[in-house]
Amino acid sequence: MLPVLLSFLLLIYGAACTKVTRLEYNITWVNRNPDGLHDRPVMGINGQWPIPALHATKGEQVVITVRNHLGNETTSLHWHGLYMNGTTYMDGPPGVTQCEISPGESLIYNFKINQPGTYWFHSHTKGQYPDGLRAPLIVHDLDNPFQNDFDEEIVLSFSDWYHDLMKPLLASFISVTNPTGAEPVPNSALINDAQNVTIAVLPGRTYLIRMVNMAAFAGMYVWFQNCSMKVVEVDGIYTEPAEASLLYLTAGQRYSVLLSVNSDSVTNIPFVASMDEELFDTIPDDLNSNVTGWLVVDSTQGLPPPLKLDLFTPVDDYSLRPLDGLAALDTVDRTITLDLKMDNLGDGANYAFFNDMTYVPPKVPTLYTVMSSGQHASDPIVYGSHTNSFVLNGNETVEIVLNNNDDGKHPFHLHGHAFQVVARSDDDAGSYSVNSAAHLPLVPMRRDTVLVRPNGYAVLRFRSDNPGVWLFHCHIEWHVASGLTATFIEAPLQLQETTTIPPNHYALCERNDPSTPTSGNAAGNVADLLNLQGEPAPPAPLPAGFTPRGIVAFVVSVLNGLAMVAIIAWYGMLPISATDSGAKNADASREDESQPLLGTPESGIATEQ
Ligand SMILES: *[C@@H]1O[C@H](CO)[C@@H](O)[C@H](O)[C@H]1NC(C)=O
Ligand SMILES: *[C@@H]1O[C@H](CO)[C@@H](O)[C@H](O)[C@H]1NC(C)=O
Ligand SMILES: *[C@@H]1O[C@H](CO)[C@@H](O)[C@H](O)[C@H]1NC(C)=O
Ligand SMILES: *[C@@H]1O[C@H](CO)[C@@H](O)[C@H](O)[C@H]1NC(C)=O
Ligand SMILES: *[C@@H]1O[C@H](CO)[C@@H](O)[C@H](O)[C@H]1NC(C)=O
Ligand SMILES: *[C@@H]1O[C@H](CO)[C@@H](O)[C@H](O)[C@H]1NC(C)=O
Ligand SMILES: *[C@@H]1O[C@H](CO)[C@@H](O)[C@H](O)[C@H]1NC(C)=O
Ligand SMILES: [Cu+2]
Repeated sequence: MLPVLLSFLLLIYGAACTKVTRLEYNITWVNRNPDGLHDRPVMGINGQWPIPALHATKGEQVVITVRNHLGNETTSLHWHGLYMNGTTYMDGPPGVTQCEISPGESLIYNFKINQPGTYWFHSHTKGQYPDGLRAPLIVHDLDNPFQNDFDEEIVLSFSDWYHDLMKPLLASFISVTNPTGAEPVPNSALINDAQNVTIAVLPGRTYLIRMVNMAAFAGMYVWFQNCSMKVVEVDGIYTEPAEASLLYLTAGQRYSVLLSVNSDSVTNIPFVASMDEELFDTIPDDLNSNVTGWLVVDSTQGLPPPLKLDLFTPVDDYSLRPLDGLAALDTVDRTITLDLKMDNLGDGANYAFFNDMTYVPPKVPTLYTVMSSGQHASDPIVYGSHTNSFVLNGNETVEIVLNNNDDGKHPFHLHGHAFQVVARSDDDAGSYSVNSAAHLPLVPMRRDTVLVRPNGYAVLRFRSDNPGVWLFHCHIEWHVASGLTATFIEAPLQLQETTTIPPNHYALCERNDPSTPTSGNAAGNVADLLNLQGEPAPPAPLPAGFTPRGIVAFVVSVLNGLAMVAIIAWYGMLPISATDSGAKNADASREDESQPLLGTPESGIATEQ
């Protein structure tokens, strides 16, 4: 009797202490023109865009009913940076921890937030969040160690912005017509999903400024003119205060800084977010990479244009130290080496690879394979040949060695954890070797998204103390689409014992398509878990000797040929009817011809030039 009573009391006590916030997020299309240059449909919530930040307090339970009212796209929400301890099925990525939320469907995200800091939430449906479905997520902390150091908080989001929608942009990005994998270049930069933002401040006051880069692609340099900042948080981890005059935020990263407005300030303070143009293959003449906002001390004064900055030397996040002084995890139980490269596949398009494997989502969400594969859940084979799956035991020290064998910068994000960055090279350092580890920092920086430099490496460590299925991927949304993703399956047998997937999650899959399997291996095979026949797969590899230059030459010659066909078709149609239908005919012949030609690249036209 007593234990029952006690647990009853505990239940009441627990219920009384946990604050529960219930929200409804109806996801809809709305029209907006945030850069003043182009009106376009964007994905809003409850008819609102910019989407308001979600504010919570550490310890709070959040229950959000997400309804997909888009009509023509599936969706999902991921809570970037939250550990989702015990609720891996609420993490968000379709094909990993849930099924897509189809138009007309809904899903309830219900999770407890046990960590303070600056986060964000965004769609994790392929390529979707740059259409606007993203917003800051701020977790306030009653025990904030810097509580007495500021008067007020300000939230700033930064992002790049495209005039076109992601669907058509993705189609042209992953295409034989783009064999080098040049990413679409944004049209503008935004602050708080707008430009020329003004924020009233008072002289003599100190502000905690929380910053989130929600971009699809662009890293952002950020500075407040003639002000110095004190970094106190990166990606949810409090840091020892560190002076900075300039920050660099990759897509997905966050910083909080303390900024004091001089008590004798009379002029308004411009602040700038400047897109990192080194990421872009081409820089259009009309691109303005900068967006400006102002801290307004005196609204009767003008808004001075920002002075130009000649040199970008941001604070090096590798030099930051977590306030808790957590030492480097030093007995590594498991090292996972991921060699990154970009290359073409047999469809002529450019893809991204870890260890020569490009990610393709499995038929069965990986978490559902964990739940339905018994002892086989410890065997990475059941998760498929194209998911870059790694099974981790519980409570291991895991080390990820990421070698970036590509000329571009890539910001890597791990779900479910913050990691220590125990080594990171400059550009062109080549692959990591244990000898490079001589200068392991005693107290390394911890965060959940880290920049890996061109042809360089990063070494990350974390404890596998959070059973779940967690993605590790580049946060450049183009590279997610081209397959730069790995899957960590953490303590799967423990997960089977401790986790119950809410029945409405499985029901969602079935309502989407009754033939969707929700159990078995990556191919949906329940009877023979080691047989992956029918699993989703990428295009076949290119035949040997076929290079991007060869593809360019091939495409050019095909397009030339098609132009001839078009001219002939147009000429042939001319006497009979309007040029209109002639053009249509030419278009149709382009489609008809390109398919068989591309299907047989070994036909000889396509040898290297
Ligand atoms: C912001 O101000 C700049 C400079 O005056 C202007 O070119 C731009 O169009 C403005 N942006 C918006 C969205 O009004
Ligand atoms: C969301 O949509 C549902 C109908 O699907 C409606 O009942 C509800 O009032 C809407 N909520 C908000 C906040 O707009
Ligand atoms: C979906 O609907 C939006 C808003 O009406 C539209 O702009 C967009 O082109 C549609 N997308 C597709 C893939 O049809
Ligand atoms: C203010 O900042 C600009 C640009 O960074 C710099 O050129 C200028 O010297 C600074 N002025 C003062 C008074 O510090
Ligand atoms: C953007 O800002 C940078 C740094 O101040 C400057 O070099 C560049 O010229 C600016 N671009 C435009 C279009 O103003
Ligand atoms: C990891 O350690 C924690 C705390 O000691 C324990 O509760 C948990 O069961 C362990 N996990 C595994 C998979 O052994
Ligand atoms: C998750 O919960 C387990 C058990 O309560 C705990 O040992 C672990 O530290 C937590 N992990 C994270 C990342 O919070
Ligand atoms: Cu990338």
